[in-house]
Amino acid sequence: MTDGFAELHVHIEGTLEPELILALAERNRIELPYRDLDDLRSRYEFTDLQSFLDLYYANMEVLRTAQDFADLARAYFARAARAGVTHAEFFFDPQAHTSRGVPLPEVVAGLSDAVAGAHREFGVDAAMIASIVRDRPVPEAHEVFGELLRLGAPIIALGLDSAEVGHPPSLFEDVFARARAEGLHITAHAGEEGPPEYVRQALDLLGAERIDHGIRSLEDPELVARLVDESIPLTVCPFSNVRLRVVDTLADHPLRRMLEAGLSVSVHSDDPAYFGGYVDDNLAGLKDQLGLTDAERDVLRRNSWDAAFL
Ligand code: ES4
Ligand code: ZN
Repeated sequence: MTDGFAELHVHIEGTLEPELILALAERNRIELPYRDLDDLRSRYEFTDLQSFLDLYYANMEVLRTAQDFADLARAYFARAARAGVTHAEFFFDPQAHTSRGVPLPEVVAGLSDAVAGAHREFGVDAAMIASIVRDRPVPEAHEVFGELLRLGAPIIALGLDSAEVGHPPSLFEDVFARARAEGLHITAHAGEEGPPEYVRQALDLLGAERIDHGIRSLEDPELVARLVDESIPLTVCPFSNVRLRVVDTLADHPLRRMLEAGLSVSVHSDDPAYFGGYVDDNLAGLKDQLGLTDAERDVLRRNSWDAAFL
């Protein structure tokens, strides 16, 4: 089925809506440092990637059990279906949970349980991408990857995310080589806040088949030519770029320039609970602010399917 959109760049922990944060805090008897929903909502103002990551990791404190992860994923699939998403390859951050004492089997069991029912319950075909948290120690990435293999976690790919600048892809060459040897697909966040050089490293050193964000590639015409030539998909997240101040406003977003350059771009939601909306909201914003036409929207839709791993 290739109508609908393939959502390829969404972090499941970034779909944790404020209401669910409060509900899970109550269920798990966790004291949050917020007075109420409005107080929590007032924190959703970011100056850069790190300021967002601080809140994103703090809010994950409420995710403790397999049931919590399953509830999170099911809530996402329900919302994604309403956005017109019929296929979702979503990231999860194993180290964000193991590093605070949540056993990896709880995470994997909850998410994979939700994935198993996603088609029947929501009409969304779902698949999981484990993502390496690049600002944590390299040996930890190897440990967690080994544990995913031992658990037989149903992952289709390995990704790379979190704080980009100062944590280049080159650090993770060996763990991505292991993932390729296991037959996994490879994707990496690169060129979000980091330089074009990180995009090159993701391709050359990690074997990335697609690039998450990649918008700073535009600063390097030779790199753009290569990405066009090799048809490397870029999963672009306009609301994210605005909220994290990678671009000033949606009206200034380089999405159309990227399309015109011949890049294979598709539009995704990244952390929709934090950045103002899901894929449908991003597309509505682009229509409104950038004059995205129906024909352009259809190109983005088709690109999303061409870029899908499954
Ligand atoms: C992320 Cl917007 C973004 N960038 C990098 N890593 C992330 N993890 C979750 N959201
Ligand atoms: Zn992302």
